[in-house]
Amino acid sequence: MPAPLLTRIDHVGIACRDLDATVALYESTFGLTVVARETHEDQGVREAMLVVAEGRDSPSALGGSYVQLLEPLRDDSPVGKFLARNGEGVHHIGYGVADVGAALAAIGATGVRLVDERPRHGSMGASIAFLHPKDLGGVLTELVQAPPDR
Ligand code: CMX
Ligand code: CO
Repeated sequence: MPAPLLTRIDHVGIACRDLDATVALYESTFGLTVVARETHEDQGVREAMLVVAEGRDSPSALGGSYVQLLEPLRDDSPVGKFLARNGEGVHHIGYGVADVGAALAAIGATGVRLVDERPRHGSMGASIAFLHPKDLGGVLTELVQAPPDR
């Protein structure tokens, strides 16, 4: 059997209407800490990453695990459209991969539609790509290759 493409759960992406209020909720309920706040114009979101577990020092488990809270910058964006349709809640799952380009090629060859044909820049210096929810049981799925330092 070849090694699995997915090495860990990198993050759970959660759509919210009010980022600051939702960060406060996660801090006060779970004691989590924000480790990055970023705005991604191309994705139409502003976001906060809260760390759940630090990365381990092993190549297959490289990278930590996080909660990614997402607030849309505009209604006509993936998270804006999702909120209008579903309300607040889980938007996507991000899995760790060792090599996002190689994973995309292997997954594309199975017939699953790729939202991103090639990797792009994601949160905290990661290289990411999305897979289409309609081919994965209704789950928008993100592949995350963490940078070498996390
Ligand atoms: N989870 C499950 N299904 C979803 C979904 C999601 N997050 N988003 C959309 N869908 C479904 C819709 O329900 C809809 O289903 P039906 O056809 O059965 O009605 C279908 O997909 C199309 O929905 P849409 O609102 O018209 O959306 P688009 O086709 O314009 O876009 C997608 C869908 C997946 C290509 C788009 O959301 C996308 O490019 N996502 C990746 C980028 C992203 O989500 N960025 C924000 C997060 C950034 C980060 O994590 O760093
Ligand atoms: Co994500």
